[in-house]
Amino acid sequence: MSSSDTNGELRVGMVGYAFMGAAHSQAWRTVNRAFDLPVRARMTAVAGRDDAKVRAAAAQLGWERTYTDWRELVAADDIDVVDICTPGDSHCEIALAALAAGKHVLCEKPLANTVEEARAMVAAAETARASGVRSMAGFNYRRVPAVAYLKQLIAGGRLGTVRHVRAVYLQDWIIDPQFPLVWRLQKEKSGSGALGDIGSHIVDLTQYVTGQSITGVSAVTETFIKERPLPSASSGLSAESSTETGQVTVDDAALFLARLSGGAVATYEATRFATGRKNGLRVEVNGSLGSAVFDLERLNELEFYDANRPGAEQGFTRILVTEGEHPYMAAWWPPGHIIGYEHSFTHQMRDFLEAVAVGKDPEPSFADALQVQQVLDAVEKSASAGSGWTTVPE
Ligand code: SOE
Repeated sequence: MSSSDTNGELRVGMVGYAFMGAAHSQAWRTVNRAFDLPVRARMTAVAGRDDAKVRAAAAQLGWERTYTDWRELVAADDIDVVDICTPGDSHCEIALAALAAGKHVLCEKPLANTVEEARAMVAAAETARASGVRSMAGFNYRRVPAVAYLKQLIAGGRLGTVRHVRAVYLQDWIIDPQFPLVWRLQKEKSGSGALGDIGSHIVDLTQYVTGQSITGVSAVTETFIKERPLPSASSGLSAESSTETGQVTVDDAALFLARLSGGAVATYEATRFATGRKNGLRVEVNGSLGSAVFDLERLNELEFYDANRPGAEQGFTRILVTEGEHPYMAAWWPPGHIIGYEHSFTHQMRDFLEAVAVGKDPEPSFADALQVQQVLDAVEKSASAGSGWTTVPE
């Protein structure tokens, strides 16, 4: 681990500074102001390939210094945590280097582009753990208070035996066939398309809230637009086109049926072609005693149906998840004063910092994220076999 006296600080070095880098920066800036934690995050350095751009990003996002080579950031003596916010093709290499250098690692989802890479990351994390080095994958939606509360309701038996899970993650940012071939549409950079980018979120979220893991799937995937203009410039989800074109090598949409380890059956749909849906993540869980619905577009709410209520009072109740007793909410505003997307990242950093400070393993672990990767892999295998049933390895 980095040798110098950290003075109650964990000095963070972030790699990448686009959309996810900005979201993580906002969370690192805020986390110690909102939460009382045993350790403070210091935004020590950020790395990106373009010197002028990374300097501008550091100034805007609040990082103390910059690198154009992430290897130097990882090697720096005064970095304790490496936060990986790059496209998936570099996750494995950066994580392995950071763990070997004794740095704690937070890595954006999906963990890697392939199961093999994810396995290598799990092995490296296990080795580093023996010397107190921690690692975590960034499935931020677990940290939305309504999602964490849904998990509590299910764990507390309020829904009874879970029978059905119905999960969709719907976006539409590439419906225009002229939208450029950004890295998220290139298999060698992103591993897969809607499946890994947003499907991974609903896989993790549903497994997290139900406490059940996906054991097998039957899937279809589709790439509606097979050729697109190459980008002349791009950042986050926006881009400009050049005159040349290239092949889209990932799925635009992935749909699958699944069985869960506790006996539930589930449906999943992840698409970037749901016209009008910008970031529509919705999960419904039906159990023997009740049901619940979470919708990211109304993230301060949870719909809850309690089958034990008298007949005359049946119906879904809208719970406003803004009370101090709801997960994470005591740190924010008085009841009814809502929070947003960025808070899920602040909560993620809160949980990560606390775990590192007290010497616990933060969750989701790299092993948890490997299991998600295995589900994604099974979906791809099932889809290419013509929707055949495909078992997810344990
Ligand atoms: C783009 O599809 C994206 O930004 C994902 O990469 C994020 O993980 C998701 O939270 C929102 O959509």
